Amino acid sequence: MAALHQREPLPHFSFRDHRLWRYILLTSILLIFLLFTGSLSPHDPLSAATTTNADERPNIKTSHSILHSIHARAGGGGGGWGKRKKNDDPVQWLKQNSDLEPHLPRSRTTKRPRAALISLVRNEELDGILQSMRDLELRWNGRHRYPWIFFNEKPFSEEFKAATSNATDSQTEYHVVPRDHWRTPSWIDQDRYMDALEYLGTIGVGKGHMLSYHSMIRWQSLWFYHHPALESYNWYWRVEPDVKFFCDIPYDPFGFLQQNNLVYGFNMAILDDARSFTSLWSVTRAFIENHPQLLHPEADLDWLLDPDNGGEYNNCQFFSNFEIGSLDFWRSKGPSKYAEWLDHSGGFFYERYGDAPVHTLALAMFAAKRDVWFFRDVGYQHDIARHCPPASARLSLHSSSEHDEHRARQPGCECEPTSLDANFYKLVPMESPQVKPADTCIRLWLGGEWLAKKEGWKQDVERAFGGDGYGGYVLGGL
Ligand SMILES: Nc1nc2c(ncn2[C@@H]2O[C@H](COP(=O)(O)OP(=O)(O)O)[C@@H](O)[C@H]2O)c(=O)[nH]1
Ligand SMILES: [Mg+2]
Repeated sequence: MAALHQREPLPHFSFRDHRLWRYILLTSILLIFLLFTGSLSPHDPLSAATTTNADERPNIKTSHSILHSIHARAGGGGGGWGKRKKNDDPVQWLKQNSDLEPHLPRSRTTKRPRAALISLVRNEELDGILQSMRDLELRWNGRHRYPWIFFNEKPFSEEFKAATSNATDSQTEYHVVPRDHWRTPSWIDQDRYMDALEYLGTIGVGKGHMLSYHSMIRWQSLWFYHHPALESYNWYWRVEPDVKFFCDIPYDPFGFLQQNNLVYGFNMAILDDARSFTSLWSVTRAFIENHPQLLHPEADLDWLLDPDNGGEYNNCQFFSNFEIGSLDFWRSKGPSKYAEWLDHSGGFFYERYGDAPVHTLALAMFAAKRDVWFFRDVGYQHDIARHCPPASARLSLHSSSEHDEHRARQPGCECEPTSLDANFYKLVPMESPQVKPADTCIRLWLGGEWLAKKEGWKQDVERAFGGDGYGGYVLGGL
């Protein structure tokens, strides 16, 4: 003891001195914080913009930059579902075809896409669908007058018909879903189905306990495109009650998809609650094994399969309550055979195979990635999921003279921009134990530079400090 006592009066820091530990701790926290926020990274996007050659610089400021990079990633060339010519450029199309002038059909024979706004909706949801119609008519359809086609498993009330037809200058149609498309198919074991409803309700899978919800997802996955009312149409835009459209849309998305040979457009790619479709991937894998010849030559499932989770489906989905797409695509052999296969597995009933993951997997199997378009410029909200384009993704109108410049109204947007990664796991409840992929769904879909991380950034370190683990991207996307 005496010897120890003699060694103790040492300079300022001894190993027992808690001031030393405090100093080490604070320094480490500061270092980790700097690494974690990217402040030490030489690849910080802002510093890169001042030091790199203009051609190599991430194009984060230019108007349409997000749209451009999507297109660059998707590539040109033929071989897609629609055969795009090498020099076709959808972004160029948008620039050349954007205005806020009326594009009303001059006659029934006017050459424009055979397209309709479609909505499966209940009589009780009248106020909600009127809200959606008001927004879409104001922001877009008032200038284009595409018809509205409503579907319901029950006849629409006179009140519903009167109010919705008053809400638009376009033609409206009201159709009943055929009974066979709505009722539970004969091969479903009713007891097992009832047990499943109870189970899904108990674990809190959204709306999984509702009989009608299961008929609805099956219809949206398998039947809507076979409805006779859509037989003469090639394109649809799905609209749900109570959704919001925040921005003027200065072009015709139907014409855009058709003329650029695209098959589908979305504006949110986000995670779904994996507990609602536990067998979806194994049933899908079995379909692929049994029908390899039906897959598109450039089918690309990579962005949907998680290498860190045994190559399982990562539960990313195009949030399909907003979708604009080709009816011919869904009616083609691959997608319709796949939907029938899923139907016979019973997953629309014993589980809750949503039309969103089903459509997403189908697009990855039966279309090339470049056939799908990210409508980053469309401001939209469904429940808690909200998508609002940043200035860099909003379209502006170009005019040839200064005079026009003053006259032309620029498209407006009434929302606060949301980041690219907003909404990513909003649908996943806290109690869901599912493994989240290492990158956000939209970035997995975009790929390339959108996945690049700041140097030194580590996901687990970010999480250890209370972050969600998705804050390390070089390109912010705002
Ligand atoms: N006619 C009819 N429409 C339904 C029924 N259930 C859902 N829908 C419609 O199907 C769409 C999706 O339903 P919703 O409840 O919004 O599901 P969520 O978006 O997954 O929460 C909406 O357009 C609903 O109006 C139903 O039983 N009958
Ligand atoms: Mg909804």
